[in-house]
Amino acid sequence: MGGVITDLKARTIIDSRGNPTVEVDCFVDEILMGRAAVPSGASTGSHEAVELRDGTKDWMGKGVTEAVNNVNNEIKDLLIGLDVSNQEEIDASMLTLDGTSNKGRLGANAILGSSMSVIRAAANQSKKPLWSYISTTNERNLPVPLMNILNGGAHAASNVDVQEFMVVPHGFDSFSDALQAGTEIYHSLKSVLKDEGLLGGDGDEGGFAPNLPCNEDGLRYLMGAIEKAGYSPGSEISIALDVAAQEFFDGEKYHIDNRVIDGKELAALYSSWLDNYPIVSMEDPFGEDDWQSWQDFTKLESHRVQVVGDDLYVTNPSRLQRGIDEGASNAILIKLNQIGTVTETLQVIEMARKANFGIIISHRSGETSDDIIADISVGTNAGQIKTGAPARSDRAAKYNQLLRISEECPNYSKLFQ
Ligand code: 2PG
Ligand code: MG
Repeated sequence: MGGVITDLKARTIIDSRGNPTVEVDCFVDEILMGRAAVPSGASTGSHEAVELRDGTKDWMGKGVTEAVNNVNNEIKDLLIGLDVSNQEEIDASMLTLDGTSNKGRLGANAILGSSMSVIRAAANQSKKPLWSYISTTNERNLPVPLMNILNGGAHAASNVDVQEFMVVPHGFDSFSDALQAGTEIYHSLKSVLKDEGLLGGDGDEGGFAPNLPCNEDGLRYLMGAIEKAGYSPGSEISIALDVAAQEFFDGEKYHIDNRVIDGKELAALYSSWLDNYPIVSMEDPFGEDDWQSWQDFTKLESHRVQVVGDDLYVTNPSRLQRGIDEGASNAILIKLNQIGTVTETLQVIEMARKANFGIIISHRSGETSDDIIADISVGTNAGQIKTGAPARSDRAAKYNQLLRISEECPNYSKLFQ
């Protein structure tokens, strides 16, 4: 059941880091039917679609006035009169209007905000929850959450190089039990760090951000927190890392733990971690264009760990195709704003699925209360979601939406079991 778009209205709002971002309202038959807000990264891959920022003195250069104006003028003029249910056509027409290969003219933030507001409006118009509206399969499982409880890298002011230490509560029968376990571990990590005088500030994704003697200590603290909360490492709870290695890669060498090492030495460090800790997933272990290291590591270790490309693929079909052809990884992180439309995001998910890749639907470090990734993770049956610590409203919004969805979709993904 369609309906005609009668208005599109964008504004500047602030995100979880206090930076401006774009929010878009989509009106169908004069009624507000869909609202969407655009997230923003800190450790962004250089191949991502362009997030348009004003660069003026306002908002320390981060203003999005131009992107907001692009929605309120050019994009609105384009979409008014179109049937809201024609998502693919609407997204394609915005790409044509933009006319660049990286969405640099109108801004990926302007285009994505519009695209997300349209799909929300279409779902509401059809009287279906979003997860069900976008679903192309009857198989629906609640995703295993990768919960980032210890933050480092570009998301924290600490000395820890690895960006994200995550707990993965896979050994449970329901999403709510898994979320509870991950949340209890978050609290036990807090008390362990507090006892040791290490409870500094929080990181951008709501996890703790202690200074540590070395990166491996992050793994030790996670193990301690899992055990202290009364859960079994490996069978119930495993560990995932987002190394975000591009952030400490100088183009030739990696600067980690106060050492300067090459891709092979870094791979050997990871292998030793895999030997000693129940790590099931490792994201961005190498730089975004260090394809050879990716290939070698995937060949060596993908039998025992999920190797995830984030900055490597930036949710881009051509980069993913190269990764599939060259065996650069066996999983992909999906971020809507890296590619910039809902349609292209869903296409990349399908492409990854056909290649038998693991699929993780992801937030950004700068978030809002928009919880679309929860619905997308269930609707596409991705199996995994990454959305930060179980704390702070910007992250909790996604977990809470998954709890609501689980009332209708009780099955929990069997991944990692
Ligand atoms: C990542 C993300 C989200 P950012 O690297 O995976 O955790 O961080 O949004 O800063 O790119
Ligand atoms: Mg990442």
